[in-house]
Amino acid sequence: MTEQVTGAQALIRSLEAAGVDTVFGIPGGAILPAYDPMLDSTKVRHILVRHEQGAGHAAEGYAQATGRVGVCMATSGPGATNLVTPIADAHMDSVPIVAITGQVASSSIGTDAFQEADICGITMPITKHNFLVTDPAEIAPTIAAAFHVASTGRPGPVLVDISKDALQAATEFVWTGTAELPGYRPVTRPHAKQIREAARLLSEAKQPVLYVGGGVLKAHASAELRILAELTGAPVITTLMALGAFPDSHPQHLGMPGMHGTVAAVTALQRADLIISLGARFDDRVTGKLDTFAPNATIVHADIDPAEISKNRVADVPIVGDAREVIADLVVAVQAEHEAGRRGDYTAWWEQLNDWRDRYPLGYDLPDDGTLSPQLVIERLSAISGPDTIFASGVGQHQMWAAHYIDHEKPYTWLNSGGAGTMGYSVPAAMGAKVGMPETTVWAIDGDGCFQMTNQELVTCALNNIPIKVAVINNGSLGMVRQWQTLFYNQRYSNTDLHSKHIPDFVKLADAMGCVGLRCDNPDDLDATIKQAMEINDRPVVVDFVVHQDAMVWPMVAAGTSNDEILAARDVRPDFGDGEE
Ligand SMILES: Cc1ncc(C[n+]2csc(CCOP(=O)(O)OP(=O)(O)O)c2C)c(N)n1
Repeated sequence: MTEQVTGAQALIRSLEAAGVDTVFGIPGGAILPAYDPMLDSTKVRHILVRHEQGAGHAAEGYAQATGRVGVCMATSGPGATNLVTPIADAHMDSVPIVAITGQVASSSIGTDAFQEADICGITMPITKHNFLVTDPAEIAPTIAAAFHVASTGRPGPVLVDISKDALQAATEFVWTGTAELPGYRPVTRPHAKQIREAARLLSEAKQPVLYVGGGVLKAHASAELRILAELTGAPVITTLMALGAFPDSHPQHLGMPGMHGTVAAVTALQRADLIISLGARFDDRVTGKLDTFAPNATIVHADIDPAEISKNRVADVPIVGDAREVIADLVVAVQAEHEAGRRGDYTAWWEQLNDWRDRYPLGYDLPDDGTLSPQLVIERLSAISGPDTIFASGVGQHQMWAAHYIDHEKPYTWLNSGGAGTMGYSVPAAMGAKVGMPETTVWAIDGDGCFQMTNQELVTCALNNIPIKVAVINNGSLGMVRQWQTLFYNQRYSNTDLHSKHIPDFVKLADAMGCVGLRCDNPDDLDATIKQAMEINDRPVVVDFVVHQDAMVWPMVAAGTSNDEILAARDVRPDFGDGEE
């Protein structure tokens, strides 16, 4: 089908043809031609955000909650550069988004024209791929390619920068829906020999661990993972990016590894003789001091991105492939091992693991002055709002408490900024998630610091009928940084006091933005306040939970140290029974 259109019309038709139902963005001079036909589209809903960073994180939240590609749009220059943080965030966490930016007219590119920025140059290292389009005939095929690249293989952000003259010029609209990309053929089928080797190692291992990363969620492999886990009987740990991929309540789940992981998960990796890494990347927050990480483990590393394999830790058995296919093939190979009479015996390992779990469970002390405990707030939010609720977290202590004290039972209900640790992610990400999953309760769990970075998107939510709920865990400070100052800088609190228990007044701020504002500072009112917030569904609601300032995140492995140095709580080095404590 061909049709005479402008480049701008071709862009909107292409988005429609790619199945896009929502675009988050802000117009401006260079992208303005695209906003005209946007008005006529009955398929694409444009949500006018208040800051382009919000558009980018909303596209991420939409993508992480739905599994579909999220889309954001901005004008040239500062509009485009405001997208840089969410694009970098999406790159770190492998989130499929397409960012569309207007560029100055092609004849002006390179002249320092008004609102010119080389956004392709700027985002080169933080996109999976980017395109500069100056020919209107290239708009439709480029959009098709962008969605293909963003959503296949290891997902990630793709930027399409379109010059204003290309948007204005006449062209023929041709949509083939396919992308001709020589050289881009992600390998999804794992190598059978490597899979057999991994299965053999599982039979021989005495102390194996299934180390599960966000790639398992990206590959929609949670069901397969559960089959593999139950077939092998091996313990499972899920990284911050993988929470929900395996139910927290499952008896084989040891929790989260890493700097603030559980003692059992961190120590299981340290003492493992076999680590099967599935869609994880041996991130420094997981490994701690790399050369002391899991010293006795044979490493099977499965990832769709060959560049991840042996990047940080050399893999003994590298497997390139889609996590779902890898796990499904592993199930068959392990079954064959069992049928041949070879089956790993992990009884002694489980005795050890259960002992660590029993002696060092996650836990916290309630403040002795009767003030509200942040951990308790999060625990109650999870219990009252239920396992289908989507939680989008900010970055800081509240993020780690949310990782610990929300019951993560289902995939795609936990959204956060893992790799980049971007403060300001949660409110716009929650907005995007709610747009993609309108029937689902969506809570943003935010710190008072993070909230002050992007809360203006609550105006967007109020005006566009996007009734998210926001829990501000208000400890009056940049809590995570303050925790490090407490532990490593002699309690010299340089520039971490936000005074946000006084200014701003979050209840009034919520009200001013068209939301309902509530406050809770007393444990006795906690459940009633959460229930009140749960009943408000016609507007966004913000709850200012005023919590104790000195609560800390435990366990902790101090940055740069070995995971063997994990502290279960302040000054509590676990007794591993090896005489090292
Ligand atoms: C954009 C950005 N700036 C700075 C940081 C460094 N940082 C990490 S956590 C944190 C404090 C977050 O404070 P708050 O939102 O109040 O959360 P809390 O730790 O108190 O729960 C800061 C400043 C960051 N991660 N992101």
